[in-house]
Amino acid sequence: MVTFHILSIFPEMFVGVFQESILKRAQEKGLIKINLVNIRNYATDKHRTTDDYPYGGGPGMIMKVEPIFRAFYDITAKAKTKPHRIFMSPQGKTFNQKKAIELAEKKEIIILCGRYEGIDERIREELIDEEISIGDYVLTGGELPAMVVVDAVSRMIPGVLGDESSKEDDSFYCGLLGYPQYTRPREFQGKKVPDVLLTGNHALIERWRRKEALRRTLLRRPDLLVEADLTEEDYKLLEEIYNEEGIDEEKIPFRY
Ligand code: 4HQ
Repeated sequence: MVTFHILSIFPEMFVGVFQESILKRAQEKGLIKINLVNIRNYATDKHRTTDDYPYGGGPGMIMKVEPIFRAFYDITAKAKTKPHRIFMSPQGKTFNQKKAIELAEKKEIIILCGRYEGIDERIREELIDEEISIGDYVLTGGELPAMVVVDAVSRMIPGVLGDESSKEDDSFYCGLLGYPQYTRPREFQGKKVPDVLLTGNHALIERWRRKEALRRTLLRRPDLLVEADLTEEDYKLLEEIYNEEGIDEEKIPFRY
């Protein structure tokens, strides 16, 4: 069970996203809890201000420190364990599957979503354990990134995915991209499903899938092969792929 406390000035943005499909089911089963916290509720002035002008001048607005401090204090006081505190920001380390698996072990996670030009630096210094980015592009707020993190973390919690869907076959699970998949019909507009998948020979099918996962990764994301844990059999499969694709092994610019 992981509890996500999400701090935002637009908590309504999350409602639809978390009310469908697997995340909805995960909440019903008590495997995750999502606590949407409106930062504005912790502003005390009569206009319930959450932003202000930057000291030193310049464009845009900055999220004020006091409402966010009060919100964190309130959540932390009610929490059974010390929450892990994340700020969504392009200045953070890029999110990946390893981080999703790591966060799925936490009991409580606070995710702070920023808006405007940024946050008062004292929020970073005093309240944040780690900054996470979802990629090198600029968004209008941390809400979409927070949804991405909650989704990826939740599906790594045991019981969230059905027994049928296996995490082992995910892209990135073993550091490789996924293999090609097919369903009925056997032939569509002259394009046939590979014969091997119809043989019922599971050893042969497993070998084919592993090889095609290696091929995809080599052709599309060769950088991933450097980190993937490959077996002797994998190197043999890669050998076959080099020959089939006409790749000169000597010219491969990395070691794995
Ligand atoms: N932000 N990954 C929030 C991002 C971002 C990202 C820009 C964060 C705007 C206010 N967050 N500020 N990329 O683009 O996490």
